[in-house]
Amino acid sequence: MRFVEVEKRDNIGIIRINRPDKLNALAPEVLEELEIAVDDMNDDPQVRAIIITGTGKAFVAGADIKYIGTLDEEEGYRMAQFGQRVFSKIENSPKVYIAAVNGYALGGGSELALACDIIVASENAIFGQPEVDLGIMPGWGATQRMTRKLGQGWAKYLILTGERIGAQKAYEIGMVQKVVNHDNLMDEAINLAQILASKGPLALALSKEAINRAFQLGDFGFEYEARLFGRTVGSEDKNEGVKAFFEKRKPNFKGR
Ligand code: DAK
Repeated sequence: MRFVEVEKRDNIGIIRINRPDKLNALAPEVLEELEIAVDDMNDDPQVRAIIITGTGKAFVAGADIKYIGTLDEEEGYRMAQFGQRVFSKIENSPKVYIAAVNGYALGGGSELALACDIIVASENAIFGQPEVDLGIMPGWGATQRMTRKLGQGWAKYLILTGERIGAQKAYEIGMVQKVVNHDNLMDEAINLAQILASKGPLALALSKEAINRAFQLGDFGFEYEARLFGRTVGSEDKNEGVKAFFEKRKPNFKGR
C-alpha cells in the first residue's frame, strides 16, 4: 500500500499512516488503505492488540482539506459515512486498538484517535477539532465519541471553539490515558499492547463490547454485562486462567 504501512510482531499489529508530506491527511485513498489495514488486523487470529500511529510530525492532521473543498452536500454525506464506517470497524473490533499519537491529531485525526480504545500521547501531541475554522463541523464521529468519552462540556468547548490543546491538557480532561516522552512513544505503546495481548482475548472483547454499549443500554446495561460475564465464565479461557493461577504460571489463552 502507498499511504498505510502494516507491521505484525508476535500478537501485535502496527498500522502506520504514512503520508508525511501532507501531515498524514486522510484523503480518500488513505482512508481506503486504512480500511484494508483494519480489516486485515481484525481478521488475523494471531493479532490481539493493534497500534495506530503516524509517520513524521503528525499523527493525522485531519481529513484532506483540498478534497473537502471539492465536495457538495451529497458527496460530503457519503464521505462522512465512509469515514464513520472505517472508524466504527476500529471501535467495534473485538480487539483492542491503541492510538499512539506522535504529533498533530486534528479534525479527522482526533476522531481517529477517539475511535481507538486507549490513547497514548507523546508530550508533543496536539489535539483539536478545528472544523469550525473551515466552516464545517466534524463528520467522522467527534460529536458522538467525544461527547461519550469526555461529556458534553468538553465536547462542546473543543468542537465549538476549535481550540487546540496539548497532550497534558488532553490527559487532564480524560481524552488521553497516558502521556510519554516523545522518543519512548512506540516503546510505551508496544509495551502496553503486549500487556493487553497477554490477557484473555474473549474477556477483552466482551469487556470492550459492554463498555461500548454503556450509554445506549440504560439499566439493561447491567443485564447485558451479566450475560457477557456468563459467556466468559463458561469459556475455555476461564478454565485456563484459573488453572494457571493455581499452577503459578502464565495462562495460555485461546480466545474461546
Ligand atoms: N489536508 C490537506 N493538507 C494538509 C492538511 C490537511 N488537513 N494539513 C496539512 N496539510 C498540508 C499543508 O497544506 C502542507 O502542504 P504543502 O503546502 O507542503 O503542499 C503540508 O501538509 C505541511 O503543512 P504545513 O506547512 O501547514 O505545516 P505546519 O507545520 O506549518 O502546520 C498544522 C501544521 C497542522 C498546524 C497545519 O498544517 C494545519 O493547520 N493543518 C490543517 C489542520 C486542520 O484544520 N485539520 C482539520 C481538517 S478538517 C467530513 C469528514 C471529515 C471531516 C469533516 C467533515 N465529512 C465528509 C462531512 C473532518 C474534517 C477535518 O479533519
